[in-house]
Amino acid sequence: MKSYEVNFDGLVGPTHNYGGLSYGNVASQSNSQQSSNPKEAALQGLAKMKALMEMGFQQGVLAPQERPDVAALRRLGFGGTDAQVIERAAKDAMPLLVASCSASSMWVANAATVSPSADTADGRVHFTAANLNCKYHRSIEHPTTSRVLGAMFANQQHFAHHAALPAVAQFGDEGAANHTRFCREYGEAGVEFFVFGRSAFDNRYPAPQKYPARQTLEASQAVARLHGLRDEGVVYAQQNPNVIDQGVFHNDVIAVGNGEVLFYHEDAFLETEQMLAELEGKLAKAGGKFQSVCVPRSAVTVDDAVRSYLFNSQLLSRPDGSMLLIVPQECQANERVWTYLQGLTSSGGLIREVKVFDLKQSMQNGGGPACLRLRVALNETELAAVNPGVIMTAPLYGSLTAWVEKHYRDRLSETDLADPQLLLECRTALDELTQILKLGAVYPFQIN
Ligand code: SUG
Repeated sequence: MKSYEVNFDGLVGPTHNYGGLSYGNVASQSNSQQSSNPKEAALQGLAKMKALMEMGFQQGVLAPQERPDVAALRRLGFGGTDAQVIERAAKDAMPLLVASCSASSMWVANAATVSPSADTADGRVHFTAANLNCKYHRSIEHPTTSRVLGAMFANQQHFAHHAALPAVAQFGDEGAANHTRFCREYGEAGVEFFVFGRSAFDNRYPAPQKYPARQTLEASQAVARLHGLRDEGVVYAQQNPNVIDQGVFHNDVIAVGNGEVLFYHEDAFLETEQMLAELEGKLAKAGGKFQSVCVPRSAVTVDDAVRSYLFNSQLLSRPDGSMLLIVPQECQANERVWTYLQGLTSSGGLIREVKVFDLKQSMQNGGGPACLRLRVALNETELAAVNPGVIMTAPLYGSLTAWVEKHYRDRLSETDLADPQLLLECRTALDELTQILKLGAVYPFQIN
């Protein structure tokens, strides 16, 4: 049976803004307070989805969330009508209003960890929504994420959904941003690679000194247990704490894997040799031949990686077995990175082509091409069981573009977030979106 990697891209929500909310994420910190352009952000994301679809890749779309999150503000003690909740938060606690307005759910690599059916004990595709509990603005995503994923992958014969892990730092879970899967074919059993930043219960693992390590070993292990993964199908590795301290807040900022290939920076991991040997051995048992492409620090520094998002690229398999990298335009702007990429694609290796995308609106908050997509490996039967409303087609691209043009503002600054009209605009837009994507009622304002 045929199998595919389907990329579900997060549609940027109408409140996309630069809130400076993510300590440890250099772009989020340095662009704080700039005004944003939500319309442009959404159109940039849609253009990437369309381009991949036109290149012949399976492409889907994941809906944004209801923002401002009035219910979250109510839980923090702001009362009255919805408009009053927003006014009171703006007056007394602007940072909380900003957090409740974040469109951060666009970075769907953090929405969940997904294990394909070939890896799991019950032969279903498993999803665990990420608790994202390191940052308040992201910790409020998972209930809606679970409802949206449930509406997209509703067939219980093929899809199993797990609630987010306990919402404490010891089980900090950032979803697929710290998870990669290696396999020979997407439909065959593979090796799931979980990268953690620290251990919550075992102090033998070093931790970063400056910035938080968002993913814990214990969270990764819990996800592997929930998904029913076999020990032979799992490898755990620790992210180098020094690179977290240089702004590598997720492993997908310094490594990306696909098929049998891991593309990574020399400084990405601790105990790299041991990790590579384990990946090679376990993938060999699954019938695959592990290959790694290490980018030396002499060619590209960690700082280059953080600024250019070279590793936050999408590594895609083409029908002839070669691979393609989808990179943000910031890679072209960095001389060392661009020189490296020219050398890589002309060296006769597996990665033959680089395609550049303008994702500046998302990049300015630390979200590159790989952050914007959640990969779900599916066989033909499973793909047929996905809600067809969320699979990208030329007509759907047309409808979504028209929807963005109709509802989105082209400028948003912090003061605009306090405008109760913005809430109404967002709800009107999202109500229409659930009809376009055939999701049913998934948002708090549609349910309560
Ligand atoms: O969690 N930025 C996101 C970026 C997530 C990138 N995802 C992956 N690497 N997979 C984060 O730090 C910034 C929001 C703001 O500051 O307005 C933010 O949430």
